[in-house]
Amino acid sequence: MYKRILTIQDISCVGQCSLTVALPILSAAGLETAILPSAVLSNHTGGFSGWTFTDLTEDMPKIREQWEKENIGFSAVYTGYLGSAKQIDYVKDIAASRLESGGRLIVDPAMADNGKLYAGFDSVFVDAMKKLVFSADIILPNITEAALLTDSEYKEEYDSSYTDMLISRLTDNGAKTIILTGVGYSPEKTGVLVCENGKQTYYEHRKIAGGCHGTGDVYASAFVGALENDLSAFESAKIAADFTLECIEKTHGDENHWYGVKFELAIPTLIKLLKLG
Ligand code: PXL
Repeated sequence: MYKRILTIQDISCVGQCSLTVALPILSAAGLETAILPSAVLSNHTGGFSGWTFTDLTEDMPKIREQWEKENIGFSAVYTGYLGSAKQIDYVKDIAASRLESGGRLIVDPAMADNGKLYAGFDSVFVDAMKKLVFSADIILPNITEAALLTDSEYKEEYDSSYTDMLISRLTDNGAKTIILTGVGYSPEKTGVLVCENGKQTYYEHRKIAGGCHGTGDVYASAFVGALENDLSAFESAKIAADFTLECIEKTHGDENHWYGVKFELAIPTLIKLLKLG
Protein backbone atom coordinates (compact mmCIF):
# COMPACT_ATOMS: atom_id res chain seq x y z
CA MET A 1 0.00 0.00 0.00
CA TYR A 2 1.29 3.48 -0.89
CA LYS A 3 1.06 5.43 2.33
CA ARG A 4 -0.14 9.00 2.64
CA ILE A 5 1.04 10.82 5.76
CA LEU A 6 -0.38 14.08 7.06
CA THR A 7 2.01 16.34 8.91
CA ILE A 8 0.69 19.36 10.80
CA GLN A 9 3.21 22.01 11.81
CA ASP A 10 4.20 25.56 10.91
CA ILE A 11 5.86 26.91 7.83
CA SER A 12 8.90 28.83 9.00
CA CYS A 13 9.76 30.28 5.59
CA VAL A 14 13.45 30.41 6.51
CA GLY A 15 15.26 28.41 9.15
CA GLN A 16 15.29 24.68 8.29
CA CYS A 17 12.67 23.51 10.75
CA SER A 18 9.10 22.24 10.83
CA LEU A 19 7.50 21.76 7.38
CA THR A 20 10.58 22.73 5.35
CA VAL A 21 12.30 19.77 7.06
CA ALA A 22 9.40 17.30 7.44
CA LEU A 23 8.23 17.42 3.83
CA PRO A 24 11.58 16.62 2.17
CA ILE A 25 12.53 14.00 4.76
CA LEU A 26 9.19 12.15 4.52
CA SER A 27 9.35 12.34 0.71
CA ALA A 28 12.90 10.92 0.79
CA ALA A 29 11.50 8.09 2.92
CA GLY A 30 9.18 7.22 0.02
CA LEU A 31 5.98 8.50 1.63
CA GLU A 32 3.32 10.67 0.02
CA THR A 33 3.20 13.69 2.31
CA ALA A 34 0.22 15.97 2.79
CA ILE A 35 0.69 19.09 4.87
CA LEU A 36 -1.47 21.26 7.06
CA PRO A 37 0.35 24.46 8.04
CA SER A 38 -0.44 25.60 11.58
CA ALA A 39 0.99 29.09 11.03
CA VAL A 40 3.29 30.92 8.65
CA LEU A 41 6.35 32.67 10.10
CA SER A 42 8.97 34.65 8.23
CA ASN A 43 11.59 32.59 10.13
CA HIS A 44 11.64 30.49 13.29
CA THR A 45 11.70 32.01 16.77
CA GLY A 46 14.95 30.48 18.01
CA GLY A 47 17.68 33.08 17.73
CA PHE A 48 16.39 35.66 15.23
CA SER A 49 15.53 39.08 16.67
CA GLY A 50 11.95 39.06 15.33
CA TRP A 51 9.49 37.29 13.05
CA THR A 52 6.12 37.65 11.39
CA PHE A 53 3.42 35.22 12.55
CA THR A 54 0.20 34.44 10.68
CA ASP A 55 -2.00 32.10 12.67
CA LEU A 56 -3.95 29.57 10.54
CA THR A 57 -6.11 28.15 13.35
CA GLU A 58 -9.44 29.05 11.74
CA ASP A 59 -8.51 27.36 8.43
CA MET A 60 -8.27 24.00 10.15
CA PRO A 61 -11.96 23.08 10.62
CA LYS A 62 -12.74 24.27 7.07
CA ILE A 63 -9.95 22.12 5.63
CA ARG A 64 -11.14 19.13 7.67
CA GLU A 65 -14.72 19.54 6.35
CA GLN A 66 -13.45 19.69 2.77
CA TRP A 67 -11.31 16.55 3.28
CA GLU A 68 -14.37 14.83 4.75
CA LYS A 69 -16.39 15.71 1.61
CA GLU A 70 -13.62 14.30 -0.61
CA ASN A 71 -13.17 11.30 1.67
CA ILE A 72 -9.42 11.96 1.99
CA GLY A 73 -7.78 9.84 4.71
CA PHE A 74 -4.26 9.36 6.03
CA SER A 75 -2.22 6.34 7.09
CA ALA A 76 -0.55 8.40 9.83
CA VAL A 77 -0.86 11.89 11.29
CA TYR A 78 2.33 13.48 12.60
CA THR A 79 2.14 16.80 14.44
CA GLY A 80 4.90 19.24 15.35
CA TYR A 81 4.95 22.95 16.26
CA LEU A 82 1.36 24.19 16.61
CA GLY A 83 0.26 27.80 16.45
CA SER A 84 -2.26 28.18 19.29
CA ALA A 85 -3.87 26.35 22.20
CA LYS A 86 -7.24 26.46 20.43
CA GLN A 87 -5.71 24.77 17.39
CA ILE A 88 -4.91 21.69 19.44
CA ASP A 89 -8.61 20.74 19.68
CA TYR A 90 -8.95 21.12 15.91
CA VAL A 91 -5.88 18.91 15.40
CA LYS A 92 -7.48 16.24 17.61
CA ASP A 93 -10.67 16.44 15.50
CA ILE A 94 -8.69 16.06 12.27
CA ALA A 95 -6.85 12.98 13.57
CA ALA A 96 -10.10 11.45 14.85
CA SER A 97 -11.89 12.06 11.55
CA ARG A 98 -9.18 11.46 8.92
CA LEU A 99 -6.90 8.76 10.32
CA GLU A 100 -7.52 5.47 8.53
CA SER A 101 -8.15 2.39 10.65
CA GLY A 102 -4.88 1.09 12.11
CA GLY A 103 -3.22 4.48 11.43
CA ARG A 104 -1.18 6.11 14.17
CA LEU A 105 -1.20 9.60 15.64
CA ILE A 106 2.43 10.62 16.28
CA VAL A 107 2.93 13.78 18.32
CA ASP A 108 6.11 15.78 18.75
CA PRO A 109 5.06 18.30 21.44
CA ALA A 110 7.46 20.85 19.92
CA MET A 111 7.20 23.66 22.48
CA ALA A 112 10.36 23.79 24.62
CA ASP A 113 14.03 22.87 24.95
CA ASN A 114 16.91 23.38 27.37
CA GLY A 115 14.53 23.97 30.29
CA LYS A 116 12.58 26.78 28.56
CA LEU A 117 9.36 27.18 26.56
CA TYR A 118 9.81 28.58 23.05
CA ALA A 119 8.84 32.25 22.58
CA GLY A 120 5.08 32.76 22.58
CA PHE A 121 4.08 29.62 24.50
CA ASP A 122 2.63 29.61 28.02
CA SER A 123 1.06 27.24 30.56
CA VAL A 124 -2.32 27.39 28.75
CA PHE A 125 -0.59 25.97 25.67
CA VAL A 126 1.18 23.30 27.75
CA ASP A 127 -2.14 22.20 29.28
CA ALA A 128 -3.74 21.99 25.83
CA MET A 129 -0.74 20.01 24.53
CA LYS A 130 -1.20 17.50 27.38
CA LYS A 131 -4.59 16.55 25.88
CA LEU A 132 -3.04 15.84 22.46
CA VAL A 133 0.00 14.01 23.83
CA PHE A 134 -1.99 11.73 26.10
CA SER A 135 -4.36 10.76 23.29
CA ALA A 136 -1.54 9.94 20.82
CA ASP A 137 -0.15 6.54 19.87
CA ILE A 138 3.48 7.67 19.87
CA ILE A 139 5.05 10.79 21.41
CA LEU A 140 8.51 12.30 20.99
CA PRO A 141 9.15 14.72 23.86
CA ASN A 142 12.60 15.94 24.81
CA ILE A 143 13.48 16.09 28.53
CA THR A 144 12.17 19.66 28.90
CA GLU A 145 8.85 18.80 27.26
CA ALA A 146 8.49 15.60 29.29
CA ALA A 147 9.04 17.62 32.49
CA LEU A 148 6.44 20.23 31.45
CA LEU A 149 3.89 17.60 30.42
CA THR A 150 4.16 15.86 33.79
CA ASP A 151 4.57 18.96 36.00
CA SER A 152 8.02 17.69 36.99
CA GLU A 153 11.20 19.53 37.82
CA TYR A 154 13.56 20.04 34.84
CA LYS A 155 17.08 18.76 35.43
CA GLU A 156 20.22 19.35 33.37
CA GLU A 157 22.05 16.47 35.00
CA TYR A 158 20.34 13.30 36.11
CA ASP A 159 20.56 9.55 36.28
CA SER A 160 18.14 6.84 35.25
CA SER A 161 15.95 7.38 38.35
CA TYR A 162 14.96 10.79 36.88
CA THR A 163 14.15 9.41 33.41
CA ASP A 164 12.29 6.46 35.01
CA MET A 165 10.19 9.00 36.91
CA LEU A 166 9.41 11.01 33.73
CA ILE A 167 8.49 7.83 31.83
CA SER A 168 6.27 6.53 34.62
CA ARG A 169 4.47 9.88 34.99
CA LEU A 170 3.93 10.08 31.22
CA THR A 171 2.61 6.51 31.22
CA ASP A 172 0.35 7.15 34.23
CA ASN A 173 -1.19 10.06 32.32
CA GLY A 174 -2.00 7.84 29.33
CA ALA A 175 1.09 7.98 27.10
CA LYS A 176 1.50 4.84 24.97
CA THR A 177 4.80 4.55 23.09
CA ILE A 178 7.32 7.15 24.31
CA ILE A 179 10.45 8.24 22.44
CA LEU A 180 12.27 10.42 24.96
CA THR A 181 14.97 12.36 23.09
CA GLY A 182 18.18 14.04 24.25
CA VAL A 183 18.72 11.61 27.13
CA GLY A 184 22.37 11.73 28.23
CA TYR A 185 23.75 10.23 31.41
CA SER A 186 27.32 11.54 30.92
CA PRO A 187 28.66 14.81 29.46
CA GLU A 188 30.02 13.45 26.18
CA LYS A 189 27.08 11.14 25.38
CA THR A 190 23.44 11.55 24.49
CA GLY A 191 20.77 9.20 23.25
CA VAL A 192 17.15 8.22 23.03
CA LEU A 193 15.07 6.22 25.46
CA VAL A 194 12.24 4.21 23.91
CA CYS A 195 9.43 2.93 26.11
CA GLU A 196 7.00 0.53 24.52
CA ASN A 197 4.55 -1.75 26.35
CA GLY A 198 6.25 -0.90 29.64
CA LYS A 199 9.69 -2.00 28.38
CA GLN A 200 12.55 0.52 28.07
CA THR A 201 15.37 0.35 25.49
CA TYR A 202 18.13 2.95 25.22
CA TYR A 203 20.25 3.92 22.22
CA GLU A 204 23.29 5.91 23.31
CA HIS A 205 25.55 7.76 20.91
CA ARG A 206 28.18 10.47 21.00
CA LYS A 207 27.17 14.06 21.63
CA ILE A 208 28.46 16.88 19.44
CA ALA A 209 28.97 19.97 21.61
CA GLY A 210 27.00 23.17 21.02
CA GLY A 211 23.43 22.03 20.24
CA CYS A 212 21.94 22.86 16.84
CA HIS A 213 18.57 24.41 16.08
CA GLY A 214 15.93 22.33 14.30
CA THR A 215 17.37 18.93 15.16
CA GLY A 216 14.19 17.95 17.03
CA ASP A 217 12.21 18.37 13.81
CA VAL A 218 14.83 16.52 11.74
CA TYR A 219 14.80 13.71 14.31
CA ALA A 220 11.00 13.38 14.50
CA SER A 221 10.60 13.50 10.69
CA ALA A 222 13.23 10.78 10.16
CA PHE A 223 11.62 8.72 12.93
CA VAL A 224 8.20 8.92 11.26
CA GLY A 225 9.81 8.14 7.88
CA ALA A 226 11.37 4.96 9.28
CA LEU A 227 8.31 3.94 11.29
CA GLU A 228 6.01 4.27 8.28
CA ASN A 229 8.46 2.04 6.37
CA ASP A 230 7.29 -0.60 8.85
CA LEU A 231 10.35 -0.54 11.11
CA SER A 232 9.96 -0.97 14.88
CA ALA A 233 9.86 2.05 17.19
CA PHE A 234 13.37 1.24 18.47
CA GLU A 235 14.84 0.67 14.98
CA SER A 236 13.21 3.93 13.81
CA ALA A 237 14.54 5.81 16.85
CA LYS A 238 18.06 4.50 16.11
CA ILE A 239 17.97 5.40 12.39
CA ALA A 240 16.65 8.88 13.22
CA ALA A 241 19.49 9.36 15.72
CA ASP A 242 22.19 8.25 13.26
CA PHE A 243 20.73 10.50 10.56
CA THR A 244 20.43 13.53 12.88
CA LEU A 245 24.02 13.05 14.06
CA GLU A 246 25.22 13.10 10.47
CA CYS A 247 23.18 16.29 9.80
CA ILE A 248 24.92 17.96 12.75
CA GLU A 249 28.35 16.76 11.56
CA LYS A 250 27.72 18.18 8.08
CA THR A 251 26.86 21.57 9.63
CA HIS A 252 29.46 21.81 12.35
CA GLY A 253 32.16 24.41 11.94
CA ASP A 254 30.09 26.74 9.72
CA GLU A 255 29.41 29.68 12.01
CA ASN A 256 27.07 31.29 9.48
CA HIS A 257 24.80 28.27 9.67
CA TRP A 258 23.65 28.62 13.30
CA TYR A 259 19.91 28.57 12.54
CA GLY A 260 19.49 24.97 11.38
CA VAL A 261 21.26 21.86 10.11
CA LYS A 262 22.27 21.04 6.54
CA PHE A 263 20.04 17.96 6.51
CA GLU A 264 19.90 18.04 2.70
CA LEU A 265 23.49 16.75 2.59
CA ALA A 266 22.58 13.70 4.69
CA ILE A 267 19.48 12.63 2.72
CA PRO A 268 21.48 9.99 0.78
CA THR A 269 22.45 8.46 4.14
CA LEU A 270 18.80 8.34 5.24
CA ILE A 271 17.84 6.57 2.02
CA LYS A 272 20.60 4.01 2.66
CA LEU A 273 19.61 3.53 6.32
CA LEU A 274 16.04 2.89 5.16
CA LYS A 275 17.36 0.47 2.48
CA LEU A 276 15.45 2.40 -0.20
CA GLY A 277 18.35 3.03 -2.57
O1 PXL B 1 12.11 23.52 15.68
C1 PXL B 1 11.01 23.83 16.44
C2 PXL B 1 10.36 25.09 15.96
C3 PXL B 1 9.42 25.04 14.96
N1 PXL B 1 8.80 26.13 14.50
C4 PXL B 1 9.09 27.35 15.00
C5 PXL B 1 10.04 27.48 16.01
C6 PXL B 1 10.69 26.33 16.51
C7 PXL B 1 11.68 26.46 17.59
O2 PXL B 1 12.06 27.49 18.02
O3 PXL B 1 10.34 28.69 16.47
C8 PXL B 1 8.37 28.55 14.49
